[in-house]
Amino acid sequence: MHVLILGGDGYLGWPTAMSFSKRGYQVTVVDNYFRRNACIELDAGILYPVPTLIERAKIWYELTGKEIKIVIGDLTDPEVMRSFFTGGVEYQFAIHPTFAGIPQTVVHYAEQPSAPYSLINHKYANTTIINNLLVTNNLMFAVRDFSRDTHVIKLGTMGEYGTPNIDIEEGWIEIEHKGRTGHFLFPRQAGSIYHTTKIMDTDLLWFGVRTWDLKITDLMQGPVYGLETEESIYDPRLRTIFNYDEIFGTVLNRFIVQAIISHPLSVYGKGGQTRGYLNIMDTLQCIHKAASTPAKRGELRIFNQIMETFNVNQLAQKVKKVGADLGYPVEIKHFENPRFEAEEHYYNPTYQGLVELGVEPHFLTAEVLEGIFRVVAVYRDNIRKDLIFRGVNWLRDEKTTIQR
Ligand code: USQ
Repeated sequence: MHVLILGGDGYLGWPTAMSFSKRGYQVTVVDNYFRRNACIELDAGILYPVPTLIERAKIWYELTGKEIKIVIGDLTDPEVMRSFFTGGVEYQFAIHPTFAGIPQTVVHYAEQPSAPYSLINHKYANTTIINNLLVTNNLMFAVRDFSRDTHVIKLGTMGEYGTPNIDIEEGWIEIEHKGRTGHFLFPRQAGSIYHTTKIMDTDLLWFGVRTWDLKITDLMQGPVYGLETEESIYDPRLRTIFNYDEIFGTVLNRFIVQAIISHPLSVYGKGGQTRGYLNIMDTLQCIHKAASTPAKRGELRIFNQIMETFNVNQLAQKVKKVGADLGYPVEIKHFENPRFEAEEHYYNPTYQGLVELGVEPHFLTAEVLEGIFRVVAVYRDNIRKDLIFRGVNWLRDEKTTIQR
C-alpha cells in the first residue's frame, strides 16, 4: 500500500510518515517547508532545531532500513500535485528513485494550520485562503482525473462547527422542515479565517464526492498536544516540530512551556472555552484506522477526532497541579482575550466513530502531562518569553501587526 502524505514536514505530518513507514507501507512525503519558513519569517520559536525532511528521511533509513521518499514542492501548483499521479514526480530523496506508483491513500495535512496566523492581517488571511483551498482543489482534481479509487484522508477541524447551542453530530444532521426531512452537513460557523478555510475544504470535497464519486474521509480534529510518538523515541532528531509561541503553539503545549519558565499560564478571558482534545499518538491511531477502513466510492465520511473535552481553566489547573508536583511554582492568569470567541458556552460533541473503528484513547492523565514536561524541560534554555504574546488580535484592524 502506497501512502502519500501532503504536508509531511509539519507537527502531524512527519510523525504520520514514520508511523506508516514502520508498519510496512510505502511512504512518500511532500512539503514546501511552509511551517519552517513562517517560523523564520515571524520569528516564532521552535523548541529545538528540527533536521530538514531529507535529513530526517536519511536518519529514519539508517535506523530502520525503511525508505520514505521526499519531495520538496508547492502543492498549490497543480502540476506538482498531478506529478504524484502521472509518474512525473522528481524525488529529492529516495533510496529507489523509480516512481512509487499512484497512491492508494492520500493524507492531506498541507494547510496553513493556525487561527492567529490567519488573522495577523489581510495578507496572512489571503495566504491561508489561497494555500488551503488551492491545495485541496488541486488534490480533488488530480484524484478525479487519474485515480478515483484513491482514498483521501483530509484533516478538518472541530472548529468548523464552532460552539453551537445544540449537540454536535459527526458531520451530518437530519433536518425536518415543513414536514419534509433531509440529510445535510452539520451547520458550520467558524471562529477564524483559518477555520473558515476548513469549512470551504469540506464543501469542495463534498462537491467532488457528489459529482465524481470520490472516496473522502474528513477528520474533524480538536487541538492536539504532546510531542513523543512510538517512532520518535528511536532518536530525538526524529521528534516533531514543537511550537509554543502565540501563532503556532496550541494551548496545552503552550501551558507546559509557560509552567517550565515560570510564566503565568495564559488563560484567555474567562477560560470557559471548551474544546475536544487529543494526544498526538491518537492522531496517528485515527489516521491508521481511517486508512485501513477507507470511505466507499461516493462517500464523504466524517469523524470527530477528539478523545475528551476540557475547558481552558481545567487544562490550566491540570498543568498547575503536575507542575507543582515536579517542583515548578505555577501561577494561572486570565489575560484579555485576543480572540473573538464564546468564553462560556454549551459544548456536547459526539465522538464515537473512531473509537468504534478501534482507536484506543490515551487520556490526559498526570503521567502523560509529566512525560511532556520532562521532554520540554530538557530544552528549557531555548524557550523565549518574548514569543508568548505577539499582539495578534481578532478585533483590531490594520494596526494588528506582529510585535517585533
Ligand atoms: N487559548 C488560551 N490561551 C492560550 C492559547 C489558547 O486560553 O495561550 C484558548 C483559545 O482562546 C481557544 C483554545 O485555547 O479557546 C484553543 O486554542 P488553540 O490555540 O489551542 O487552538 P485553535 O486556535 O483552536 O487551533 C488548534 C490548531 C488547529 C486546529 C484546532 C482544532 O492550531 O489547527 O484545527 O486547534 S479546534 O480548536 O477544535 O478547532
